[in-house]
Amino acid sequence: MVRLRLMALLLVALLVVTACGGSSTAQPTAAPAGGATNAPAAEQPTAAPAPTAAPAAAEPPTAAPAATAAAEPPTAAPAATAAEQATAAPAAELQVDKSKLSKELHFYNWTDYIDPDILTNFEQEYGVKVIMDLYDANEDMIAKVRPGNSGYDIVVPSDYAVDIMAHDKLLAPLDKSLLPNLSNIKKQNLDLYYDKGNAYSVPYFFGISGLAYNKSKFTTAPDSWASLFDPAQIEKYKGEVSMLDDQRETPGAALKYLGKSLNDTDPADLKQVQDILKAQKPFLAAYNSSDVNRKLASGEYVIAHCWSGAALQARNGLGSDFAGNPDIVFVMPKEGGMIWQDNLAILADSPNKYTAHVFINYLLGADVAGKNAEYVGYLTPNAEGEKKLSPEIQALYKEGFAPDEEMYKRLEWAVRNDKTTAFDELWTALKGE
Ligand code: SPD
Repeated sequence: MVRLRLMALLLVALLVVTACGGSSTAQPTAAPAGGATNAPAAEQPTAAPAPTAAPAAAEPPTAAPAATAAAEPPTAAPAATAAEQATAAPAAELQVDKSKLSKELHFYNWTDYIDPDILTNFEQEYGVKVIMDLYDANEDMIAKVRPGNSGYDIVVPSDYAVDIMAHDKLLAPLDKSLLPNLSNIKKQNLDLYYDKGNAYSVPYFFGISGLAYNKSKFTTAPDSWASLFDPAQIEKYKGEVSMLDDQRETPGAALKYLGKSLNDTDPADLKQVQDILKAQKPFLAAYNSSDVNRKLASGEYVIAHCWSGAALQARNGLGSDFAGNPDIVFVMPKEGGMIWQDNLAILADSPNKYTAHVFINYLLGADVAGKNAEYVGYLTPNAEGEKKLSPEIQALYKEGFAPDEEMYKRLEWAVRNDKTTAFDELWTALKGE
């Protein structure tokens, strides 16, 4: 009897060991103490998540954005290097099912941000008319689409604005199988802090924000935000100066002038920013993000807070729209400034999502991206497109219209977090004064 009991006990012990897999190291299925954030990697989608999945925007940046910017290699890389930076083998061509295309596509884009021939060519090739409206600030675009039924299919939010829009469920997850030309985009421009895995957005153009000025009007070349914020310096140019009409850019520039991060929301620092901007206001011709390129080119402005591509347009002209001015120079102030990336994204309520993917893939094509970058003067994240840029544009990049390694160290990305709504309040108060 005793022997029988012993044998039964031994049998049970053997069964228990077998059922546990005989391993004390492999315990992957148990929920760790940290909860959901430590879920096994395999359970986290790498491609576009299902609409109900928590958006990538909820994830915090993996590194401090300023450090990320500084760590990135120069963008105006020589063609050979650019080729190495492409993410994969040449893109397979998208097999477009024309029967699924809509007749029209509604594109809400920044002003002066596409070569108009591209829209004509797309219509000729696919029979889809792209109807484009324009905006000049992320916040204006978000306000327009937030209530829903805006009628737009595609928008072009900057980095932190992608984060806001994904977080607020305004964007549709992308179907990467419809975007084979995504492989033309450089790795360094993908998977950034504001949209991990590019679940909702793909890079369109990127650039930097600094000073554009007319060199014929300055005996000493400006190299500091003091040219715009020190009353003693700006007063000479009263009425011939503009700042970007942008609630992150302009307070961000003032924060840089103070030696702070452009994401700083400390109330005492923001009070100083408010005072600086208030003191600057009487000297400004305008807050201007819409035609600062034209006004610099015509000589109406002598110095302006400006996006690098708008400055390049002022220098080179823009297609048949306006002529350039060879005296326009762009400089990143020694205190540093903003780097940003604008992205193509499809609205959650777009009725034309298939056509929107086809158009985005078209814009990511090497020839189209190269032609577009040559026209708008902003920096293309498209490795294959970059190879097609003219020597003239590449020379301007080297002259300061694009960052080099040294400049990267002074650049910082704007982020969204719970405290950055402070910029809404600051801007509303300043503009209302
Ligand atoms: N004219 C097109 C300008 C696009 C600039 N977008 C950049 C916004 C960064 N804050």
